[in-house]
Amino acid sequence: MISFFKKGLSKTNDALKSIVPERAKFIDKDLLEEALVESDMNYELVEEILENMPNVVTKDELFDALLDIFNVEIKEDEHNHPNVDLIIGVNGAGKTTTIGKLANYYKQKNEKVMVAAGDTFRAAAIEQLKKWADRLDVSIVYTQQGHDSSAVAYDAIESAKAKKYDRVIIDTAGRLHTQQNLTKELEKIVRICTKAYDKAPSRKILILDGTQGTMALTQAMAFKENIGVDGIVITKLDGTAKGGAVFSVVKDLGLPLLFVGVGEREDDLVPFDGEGFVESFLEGIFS
Ligand SMILES: Nc1nc2c(ncn2[C@@H]2O[C@H](COP(=O)(O)OP(=O)(O)OP(=O)(O)O)[C@@H](O)[C@H]2O)c(=O)[nH]1
Ligand SMILES: [Mg+2]
Repeated sequence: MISFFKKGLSKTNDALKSIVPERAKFIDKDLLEEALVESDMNYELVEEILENMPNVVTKDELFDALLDIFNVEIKEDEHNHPNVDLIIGVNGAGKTTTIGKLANYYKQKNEKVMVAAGDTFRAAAIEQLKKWADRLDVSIVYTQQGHDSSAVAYDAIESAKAKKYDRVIIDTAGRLHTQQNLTKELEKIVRICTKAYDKAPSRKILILDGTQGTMALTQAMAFKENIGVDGIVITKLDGTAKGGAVFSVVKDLGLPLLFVGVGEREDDLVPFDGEGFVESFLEGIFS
Protein backbone atom coordinates (compact mmCIF):
# COMPACT_ATOMS: atom_id res chain seq x y z
CA MET A 1 0.00 0.00 0.00
CA ILE A 2 2.70 2.45 1.01
CA SER A 3 4.50 2.02 -2.31
CA PHE A 4 1.31 3.02 -4.14
CA PHE A 5 1.21 6.27 -2.20
CA LYS A 6 4.89 6.71 -2.99
CA LYS A 7 3.99 6.64 -6.66
CA GLY A 8 1.21 9.17 -6.07
CA LEU A 9 3.43 11.42 -4.00
CA SER A 10 6.68 11.19 -5.95
CA LYS A 11 6.41 14.68 -7.46
CA THR A 12 5.25 16.15 -4.15
CA ASN A 13 8.18 14.52 -2.39
CA ASP A 14 10.63 15.82 -5.00
CA ALA A 15 9.34 19.35 -4.36
CA LEU A 16 9.55 18.89 -0.60
CA LYS A 17 13.08 17.52 -0.87
CA SER A 18 14.20 20.55 -2.84
CA ILE A 19 13.12 22.71 0.09
CA VAL A 20 14.51 20.34 2.72
CA PRO A 21 17.75 19.15 1.09
CA GLU A 22 19.21 17.89 4.35
CA ARG A 23 16.59 15.71 5.89
CA ALA A 24 16.89 14.64 9.52
CA LYS A 25 14.63 13.26 12.25
CA PHE A 26 13.50 16.81 13.06
CA ILE A 27 13.01 20.08 11.21
CA ASP A 28 13.13 23.76 11.94
CA LYS A 29 9.61 25.17 12.19
CA ASP A 30 10.14 27.96 9.63
CA LEU A 31 11.49 25.55 7.05
CA LEU A 32 8.62 23.19 7.72
CA GLU A 33 6.16 26.00 7.15
CA GLU A 34 7.77 26.71 3.79
CA ALA A 35 7.67 23.04 2.80
CA LEU A 36 4.01 22.57 3.72
CA VAL A 37 2.93 25.70 1.86
CA GLU A 38 4.96 24.55 -1.16
CA SER A 39 3.02 21.26 -1.15
CA ASP A 40 -0.18 23.32 -1.62
CA MET A 41 -1.53 22.86 1.87
CA ASN A 42 -3.75 25.86 2.72
CA TYR A 43 -1.93 28.56 4.61
CA GLU A 44 -4.60 28.54 7.35
CA LEU A 45 -4.12 24.83 7.88
CA VAL A 46 -0.33 25.17 7.97
CA GLU A 47 -0.70 27.84 10.65
CA GLU A 48 -3.14 25.71 12.62
CA ILE A 49 -0.79 22.74 12.55
CA LEU A 50 2.29 24.73 13.51
CA GLU A 51 0.62 26.93 16.11
CA ASN A 52 1.26 24.64 19.05
CA MET A 53 4.47 23.07 17.80
CA PRO A 54 7.92 23.76 19.29
CA ASN A 55 10.56 25.55 17.19
CA VAL A 56 12.04 22.23 16.21
CA VAL A 57 9.45 19.69 15.09
CA THR A 58 9.99 15.95 15.20
CA LYS A 59 8.64 13.45 12.69
CA ASP A 60 6.33 11.91 15.29
CA GLU A 61 4.84 15.25 16.23
CA LEU A 62 4.03 16.10 12.64
CA PHE A 63 2.81 12.57 11.92
CA ASP A 64 0.19 12.82 14.69
CA ALA A 65 -0.96 16.30 13.66
CA LEU A 66 -1.35 15.29 10.00
CA LEU A 67 -3.05 11.99 10.73
CA ASP A 68 -5.57 13.80 12.90
CA ILE A 69 -6.85 15.63 9.81
CA PHE A 70 -8.05 12.36 8.30
CA ASN A 71 -10.16 11.59 11.31
CA VAL A 72 -13.37 11.93 9.29
CA GLU A 73 -16.23 9.52 9.70
CA ILE A 74 -16.75 7.26 6.70
CA LYS A 75 -20.24 6.27 5.70
CA GLU A 76 -20.01 2.51 5.59
CA ASP A 77 -20.26 0.96 2.17
CA GLU A 78 -23.64 -0.63 2.79
CA HIS A 79 -24.70 -4.02 1.61
CA ASN A 80 -27.63 -3.01 -0.48
CA HIS A 81 -28.67 -5.05 -3.46
CA PRO A 82 -27.38 -3.39 -5.41
CA ASN A 83 -25.11 -0.69 -4.02
CA VAL A 84 -25.39 2.26 -6.35
CA ASP A 85 -22.44 4.63 -6.68
CA LEU A 86 -23.17 7.86 -8.53
CA ILE A 87 -20.01 9.46 -9.85
CA ILE A 88 -19.98 13.24 -10.21
CA GLY A 89 -17.51 16.06 -10.85
CA VAL A 90 -16.28 18.72 -13.24
CA ASN A 91 -15.11 18.06 -16.82
CA GLY A 92 -11.98 16.01 -17.12
CA ALA A 93 -11.62 15.30 -13.38
CA GLY A 94 -11.19 11.60 -14.09
CA LYS A 95 -14.75 10.30 -13.52
CA THR A 96 -14.93 7.75 -16.32
CA THR A 97 -11.41 6.44 -15.70
CA THR A 98 -12.15 6.14 -11.99
CA ILE A 99 -15.30 4.15 -12.80
CA GLY A 100 -13.14 1.69 -14.74
CA LYS A 101 -10.80 1.42 -11.76
CA LEU A 102 -13.66 1.08 -9.27
CA ALA A 103 -15.28 -1.62 -11.38
CA ASN A 104 -11.97 -3.47 -11.37
CA TYR A 105 -11.54 -2.98 -7.62
CA TYR A 106 -14.98 -4.30 -6.68
CA LYS A 107 -14.82 -7.09 -9.24
CA GLN A 108 -11.65 -8.28 -7.55
CA LYS A 109 -13.64 -8.35 -4.33
CA ASN A 110 -15.91 -10.83 -6.07
CA GLU A 111 -18.74 -8.40 -6.56
CA LYS A 112 -20.99 -8.61 -9.60
CA VAL A 113 -20.48 -5.14 -11.06
CA MET A 114 -22.40 -3.16 -13.66
CA VAL A 115 -21.49 0.25 -15.04
CA ALA A 116 -23.95 2.73 -16.51
CA ALA A 117 -22.97 5.24 -19.20
CA GLY A 118 -24.86 8.19 -17.76
CA ASP A 119 -22.72 10.69 -19.65
CA THR A 120 -25.00 10.84 -22.67
CA PHE A 121 -23.68 14.26 -23.55
CA ARG A 122 -20.66 13.04 -25.50
CA ALA A 123 -20.63 9.99 -27.79
CA ALA A 124 -16.97 9.51 -26.94
CA ALA A 125 -17.89 9.16 -23.26
CA ILE A 126 -20.14 6.20 -23.97
CA GLU A 127 -17.44 4.57 -26.10
CA GLN A 128 -14.84 5.24 -23.42
CA LEU A 129 -16.87 3.44 -20.77
CA LYS A 130 -17.72 0.59 -23.17
CA LYS A 131 -14.00 0.02 -23.66
CA TRP A 132 -13.48 -0.24 -19.91
CA ALA A 133 -16.44 -2.60 -19.58
CA ASP A 134 -15.14 -4.82 -22.40
CA ARG A 135 -11.66 -4.95 -21.02
CA LEU A 136 -12.78 -5.71 -17.47
CA ASP A 137 -15.59 -7.96 -18.61
CA VAL A 138 -18.26 -6.17 -16.59
CA SER A 139 -21.80 -5.42 -17.75
CA ILE A 140 -22.72 -2.02 -19.10
CA VAL A 141 -26.00 -0.23 -19.65
CA TYR A 142 -25.92 2.57 -22.20
CA THR A 143 -28.05 4.44 -24.64
CA GLN A 144 -27.51 6.74 -27.60
CA GLN A 145 -25.83 10.07 -27.25
CA GLY A 146 -28.30 12.81 -26.41
CA HIS A 147 -30.74 10.53 -24.60
CA ASP A 148 -31.83 11.15 -21.04
CA SER A 149 -29.08 10.22 -18.62
CA SER A 150 -31.48 9.57 -15.75
CA ALA A 151 -33.22 6.94 -17.90
CA VAL A 152 -29.88 5.12 -18.23
CA ALA A 153 -29.45 5.24 -14.46
CA TYR A 154 -33.00 3.94 -13.96
CA ASP A 155 -32.60 1.08 -16.45
CA ALA A 156 -29.27 0.06 -14.97
CA ILE A 157 -30.64 -0.10 -11.42
CA GLU A 158 -33.74 -2.01 -12.53
CA SER A 159 -31.63 -4.48 -14.45
CA ALA A 160 -29.15 -4.86 -11.58
CA LYS A 161 -31.99 -5.59 -9.16
CA ALA A 162 -33.50 -8.18 -11.47
CA LYS A 163 -30.18 -9.87 -12.18
CA LYS A 164 -28.93 -9.61 -8.61
CA TYR A 165 -25.88 -7.44 -9.16
CA ASP A 166 -23.93 -6.25 -6.14
CA ARG A 167 -23.00 -2.85 -7.50
CA VAL A 168 -23.95 -0.32 -10.15
CA ILE A 169 -21.52 2.51 -10.88
CA ILE A 170 -23.09 5.40 -12.78
CA ASP A 171 -21.10 7.83 -14.91
CA THR A 172 -22.32 11.38 -15.40
CA ALA A 173 -21.31 14.20 -17.73
CA GLY A 174 -18.75 16.63 -16.41
CA ARG A 175 -20.26 19.86 -15.20
CA LEU A 176 -19.25 23.04 -13.48
CA HIS A 177 -20.96 23.86 -10.24
CA THR A 178 -21.95 27.17 -11.81
CA GLN A 179 -24.02 25.54 -14.60
CA GLN A 180 -27.46 25.57 -13.03
CA ASN A 181 -29.20 23.53 -15.72
CA LEU A 182 -26.63 20.77 -15.30
CA THR A 183 -26.99 20.89 -11.53
CA LYS A 184 -30.74 20.44 -12.02
CA GLU A 185 -30.04 17.48 -14.29
CA LEU A 186 -27.93 15.91 -11.58
CA GLU A 187 -30.71 16.43 -9.04
CA LYS A 188 -33.03 14.65 -11.46
CA ILE A 189 -30.64 11.70 -11.81
CA VAL A 190 -30.53 11.40 -8.02
CA ARG A 191 -34.35 11.52 -7.85
CA ILE A 192 -34.77 8.89 -10.54
CA CYS A 193 -32.20 6.61 -8.88
CA THR A 194 -34.29 6.74 -5.71
CA LYS A 195 -37.39 5.96 -7.76
CA ALA A 196 -35.76 2.82 -9.13
CA TYR A 197 -34.56 1.73 -5.69
CA ASP A 198 -35.23 3.50 -2.41
CA LYS A 199 -31.64 2.94 -1.21
CA ALA A 200 -30.11 4.50 -4.33
CA PRO A 201 -27.84 6.25 -4.81
CA SER A 202 -26.02 4.58 -1.92
CA ARG A 203 -23.08 6.94 -2.34
CA LYS A 204 -22.63 10.13 -4.30
CA ILE A 205 -18.91 10.16 -4.99
CA LEU A 206 -17.21 13.38 -6.05
CA ILE A 207 -14.14 13.04 -8.26
CA LEU A 208 -11.57 15.80 -7.79
CA ASP A 209 -8.59 16.45 -10.05
CA GLY A 210 -5.52 16.32 -7.80
CA THR A 211 -3.50 18.51 -10.16
CA GLN A 212 -5.82 21.38 -9.24
CA GLY A 213 -4.73 21.15 -5.63
CA THR A 214 -6.68 23.41 -3.27
CA MET A 215 -8.19 25.15 -6.32
CA ALA A 216 -10.64 22.24 -6.46
CA LEU A 217 -12.13 23.26 -3.13
CA THR A 218 -14.63 25.83 -4.41
CA GLN A 219 -16.27 23.41 -6.85
CA ALA A 220 -16.22 20.67 -4.25
CA MET A 221 -18.03 22.87 -1.70
CA ALA A 222 -20.68 23.70 -4.30
CA PHE A 223 -21.26 20.02 -5.18
CA LYS A 224 -21.51 19.23 -1.50
CA GLU A 225 -24.10 21.96 -0.91
CA ASN A 226 -26.15 21.47 -4.08
CA ILE A 227 -26.19 17.70 -4.52
CA GLY A 228 -24.72 16.26 -1.35
CA VAL A 229 -21.55 14.19 -1.39
CA ASP A 230 -20.78 11.05 0.63
CA GLY A 231 -17.14 10.65 -0.27
CA ILE A 232 -14.42 11.89 -2.56
CA VAL A 233 -11.77 10.42 -4.83
CA ILE A 234 -8.71 12.51 -5.65
CA THR A 235 -7.27 11.59 -9.06
CA LYS A 236 -3.97 12.24 -10.87
CA LEU A 237 -1.96 12.52 -7.69
CA ASP A 238 0.92 10.99 -9.66
CA GLY A 239 0.97 14.04 -11.94
CA THR A 240 1.28 16.78 -9.36
CA ALA A 241 3.55 18.26 -6.71
CA LYS A 242 0.44 19.50 -4.89
CA GLY A 243 0.01 16.44 -2.67
CA GLY A 244 -0.28 18.59 0.45
CA ALA A 245 -3.62 19.83 -0.86
CA VAL A 246 -5.08 16.44 0.05
CA PHE A 247 -4.95 17.47 3.72
CA SER A 248 -6.70 20.79 3.06
CA VAL A 249 -9.36 19.24 0.86
CA VAL A 250 -10.29 16.63 3.46
CA LYS A 251 -10.15 19.12 6.32
CA ASP A 252 -12.22 21.84 4.64
CA LEU A 253 -14.81 19.55 3.08
CA GLY A 254 -15.16 17.34 6.13
CA LEU A 255 -15.76 14.43 3.76
CA PRO A 256 -14.04 11.06 3.72
CA LEU A 257 -11.41 10.44 1.05
CA LEU A 258 -12.26 6.99 -0.26
CA PHE A 259 -9.63 6.39 -2.94
CA VAL A 260 -6.69 8.10 -4.58
CA GLY A 261 -5.88 7.82 -8.30
CA VAL A 262 -2.19 7.36 -9.06
CA GLY A 263 -2.15 6.62 -12.79
CA GLU A 264 -4.25 5.73 -15.82
CA ARG A 265 -4.35 1.96 -15.50
CA GLU A 266 -7.11 -0.08 -13.93
CA ASP A 267 -5.13 -0.90 -10.81
CA ASP A 268 -3.92 2.67 -10.27
CA LEU A 269 -6.55 3.28 -7.61
CA VAL A 270 -5.56 3.04 -3.97
CA PRO A 271 -8.08 2.73 -1.14
CA PHE A 272 -7.16 5.64 1.05
CA ASP A 273 -5.32 4.90 4.25
CA GLY A 274 -4.36 7.91 6.37
CA GLU A 275 -1.32 6.35 8.04
CA GLY A 276 0.19 5.11 4.80
CA PHE A 277 -0.40 8.44 3.12
CA VAL A 278 1.11 10.53 5.93
CA GLU A 279 4.07 8.15 6.17
CA SER A 280 4.81 8.56 2.45
CA PHE A 281 4.31 12.33 2.58
CA LEU A 282 6.79 12.69 5.45
CA GLU A 283 9.51 10.97 3.43
CA GLY A 284 9.96 14.28 1.61
CA ILE A 285 10.63 16.09 4.87
CA PHE A 286 12.39 13.71 7.28
CA SER A 287 15.13 11.11 7.01
N1 LIG B 1 -1.97 10.31 -14.49
C1 LIG B 1 -3.27 10.11 -14.23
N2 LIG B 1 -4.19 10.36 -15.17
C2 LIG B 1 -5.49 10.16 -14.88
C3 LIG B 1 -5.91 9.68 -13.60
N3 LIG B 1 -7.26 9.59 -13.61
C4 LIG B 1 -7.66 9.99 -14.84
N4 LIG B 1 -6.61 10.34 -15.61
C5 LIG B 1 -6.62 10.84 -16.99
O1 LIG B 1 -7.33 12.06 -17.04
C6 LIG B 1 -7.99 12.20 -18.30
C7 LIG B 1 -9.46 12.51 -18.07
O2 LIG B 1 -10.06 11.38 -17.49
P1 LIG B 1 -11.59 11.00 -17.69
O3 LIG B 1 -11.83 9.79 -16.89
O4 LIG B 1 -11.97 10.95 -19.12
O5 LIG B 1 -12.28 12.26 -17.01
P2 LIG B 1 -13.82 12.59 -16.90
O6 LIG B 1 -14.03 13.27 -15.60
O7 LIG B 1 -14.64 11.40 -17.17
O8 LIG B 1 -13.97 13.65 -18.10
P3 LIG B 1 -15.34 14.16 -18.79
O9 LIG B 1 -16.18 12.99 -19.04
O10 LIG B 1 -14.87 14.86 -20.01
O11 LIG B 1 -15.96 15.13 -17.80
C8 LIG B 1 -7.75 10.91 -19.05
O12 LIG B 1 -6.69 11.11 -19.95
C9 LIG B 1 -7.34 9.93 -17.95
O13 LIG B 1 -6.51 8.89 -18.42
C10 LIG B 1 -4.89 9.42 -12.60
O14 LIG B 1 -5.14 9.04 -11.45
N5 LIG B 1 -3.59 9.65 -12.98
MG1 LIG C 1 -16.16 11.05 -18.48
